[in-house]
Amino acid sequence: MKKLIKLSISTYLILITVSSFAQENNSLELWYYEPASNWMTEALPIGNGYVGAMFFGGIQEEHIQFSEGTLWSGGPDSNPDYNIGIRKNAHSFLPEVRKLLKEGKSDEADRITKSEFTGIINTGKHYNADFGDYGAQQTMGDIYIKVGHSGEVSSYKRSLDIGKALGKVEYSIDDKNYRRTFFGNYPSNVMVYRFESSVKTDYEIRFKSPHTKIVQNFKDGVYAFEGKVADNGMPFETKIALKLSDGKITYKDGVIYIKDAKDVVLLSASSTAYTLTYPTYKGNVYKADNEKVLQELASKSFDDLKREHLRDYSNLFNRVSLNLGKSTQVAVPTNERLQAYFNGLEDAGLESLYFQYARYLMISASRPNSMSMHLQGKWNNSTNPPWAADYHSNINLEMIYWPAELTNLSECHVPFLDYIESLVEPGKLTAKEFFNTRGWMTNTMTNAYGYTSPGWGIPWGFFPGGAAWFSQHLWDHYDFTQDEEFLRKQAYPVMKEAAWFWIDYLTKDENGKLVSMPSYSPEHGGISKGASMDHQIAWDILNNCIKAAEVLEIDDAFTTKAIQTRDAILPPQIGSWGQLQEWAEDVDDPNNKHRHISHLFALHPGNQISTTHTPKLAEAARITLNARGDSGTGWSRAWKLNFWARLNDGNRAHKMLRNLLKPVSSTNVEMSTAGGTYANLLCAHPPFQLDGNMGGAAGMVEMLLQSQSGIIELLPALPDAWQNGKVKGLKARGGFEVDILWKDGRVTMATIKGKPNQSSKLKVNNNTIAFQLNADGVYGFSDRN
Ligand code: FUC
Repeated sequence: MKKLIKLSISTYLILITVSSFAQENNSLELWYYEPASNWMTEALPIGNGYVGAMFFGGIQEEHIQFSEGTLWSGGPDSNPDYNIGIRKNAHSFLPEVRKLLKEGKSDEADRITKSEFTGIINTGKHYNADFGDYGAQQTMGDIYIKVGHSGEVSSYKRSLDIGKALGKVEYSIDDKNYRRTFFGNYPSNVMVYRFESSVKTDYEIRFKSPHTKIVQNFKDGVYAFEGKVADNGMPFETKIALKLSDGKITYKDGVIYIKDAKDVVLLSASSTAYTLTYPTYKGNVYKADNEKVLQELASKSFDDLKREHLRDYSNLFNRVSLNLGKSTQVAVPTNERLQAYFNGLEDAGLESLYFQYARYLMISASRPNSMSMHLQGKWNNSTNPPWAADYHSNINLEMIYWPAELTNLSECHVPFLDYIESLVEPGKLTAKEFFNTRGWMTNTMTNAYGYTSPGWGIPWGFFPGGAAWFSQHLWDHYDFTQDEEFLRKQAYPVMKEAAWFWIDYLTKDENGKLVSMPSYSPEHGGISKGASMDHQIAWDILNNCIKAAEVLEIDDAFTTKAIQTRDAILPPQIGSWGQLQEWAEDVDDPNNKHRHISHLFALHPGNQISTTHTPKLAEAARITLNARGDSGTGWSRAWKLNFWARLNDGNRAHKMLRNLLKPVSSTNVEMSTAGGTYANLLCAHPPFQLDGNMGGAAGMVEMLLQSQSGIIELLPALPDAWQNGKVKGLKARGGFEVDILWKDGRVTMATIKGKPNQSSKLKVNNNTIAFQLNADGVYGFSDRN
């Protein structure tokens, strides 16, 4: 009894202290002295979940480019023969390929695989993008707003406040002041752009779209553009409603003229005919959607919309705060700040800004009922973007969603989880035709139309692990939220079908171990009798299915088979130079620096390898990582950050964070070592890919909190640079929410919240202790030494 009282008093104190530090935040602003001149590297991203927009902040003319996640070229309406890439009966060649591999005739096996197992796309000039009927995510268009003023500009500032999700442009001309405020409002599904001035000002507004125009008009203060994507005819509509407190509007030939206005608000609503349903992927009543949005907006003022937005945004964003130490650099524009940091200046504030930016980007681009984020989140200014701005399964899309659960944004995970579910039906056909297995699969590249076949080139396109890796996210969503209904209804059925594929695809090697054959390690090396990543992913999905079945109290033929299969898979192998083998064959080159380190999946995001349970394998992973080096494309650097955190090497992880924040300006596709960060803090592969931003933030969490072992570990990879700090609101598996306060590298206080009386284990300051939450669902730790 005595102890309990003591605990609850200290819990109370901890709650007060930990929550008061939560409020103090380093500045959460990106800002610049100049307008953006480049979309990819300088323009600033805003979004309302559905729409991603970039603003430039030009003085004479504002430019706002935007894209809606469902607008895609390609698919069934671009080609009547489109069939999710399927090559009928490809599996009839499988026995021969396997036989050749067993006989050591890998060149011949490779040749047949390359000719018989490639997916099919149809390309040609009439398609919008290089990827033909596979399609590509599409920009919707650009709004240009000319401002009628002249003179010398002073006090210019272009900024993005990620604490409030507000973009701003401010400047003066003589004694006249101008201010623009931009934001995406999710509850009302609208983008809001306001132009204010201290004197009456004229504007000229025009919308430009690269797509075919169906109708363009202006009625009752609302501009409408109905268009369609040329190759598949996918219709869409974008409307811009104008709200003026003063001034006069006229319209002529696609241009809106505003005269003498001090306050102009543009409300932009967009929708397409796309639906996420196989096989037609269409039928959304896009015009009715917009009509409804605009009707509801009629009674709302700018202030109402801003209030609604702030309430919605802060509900998600404010769940987590991070303070890694003071920053002296808040008064330096972000581009210069990034450069100074790269030159060696310590700037913990920039690091926490980068972390929160990932959360900002996720809240802005991924909300329930919106399309899943793609390689560029929701920001795409092209009809032919790099890699189609699609859904890559061999690292990119998973990485893009890594921070969702860790940083307390479970709701933002939902669009991806729904997308995964939508792939099951087409993915089953693909598994049957290519490999004659049960279950579903998807390969390296996946689009908005169920393309689940191998890519149209091998080796890069051959990656049967996509479905199982995607499905890890379904299990994680349950594991972090403890939403059993989600597990039963949505997650488990999809996970189980992903597991069936592997149960059927794996074959026995000469020692009776199950291997993936034929296989290719993602985008690296030749044909193999067992790519390690496949084995680790198969292990992961089977293991997660087994855990899920325990939760759901299912014990049937499938679970028995899952256990047998998991335990017979060839485990990770250590090779001749102490490395973790990328393939069943011990052929790794110690001088190889390839960006994909797929065979470390078991270390992260898997949990088959750990420093505590499998120290020898962890050491082999360390040897491999050292050999691969600390450079790479943007996402490759971010993944290495996560790996080092899992190896409990905080300083090396921190070095990778610094490497990820290397200033980059190149926008060309570069595949080796050119990765880093643009002036707008978006990740440079190059070109821009959102994965590095998200992987970087996830890795920062892995440095502060890990829970994949079933134990909540506080500060598992703390670098020297972060000896004092505070974090509030991170999530741990088991549905826990964790606050940590630390000093001189030791946890001084921590609070864990969850379900009343829930218990688990905590690793803190080198001790592992069992704990139980009290009746209010709270446990407080304080370091008494
Ligand atoms: C994979 C990677 C590339 C790039 C592309 C989008 O193919 O190997 O580096 O990130 O995805």
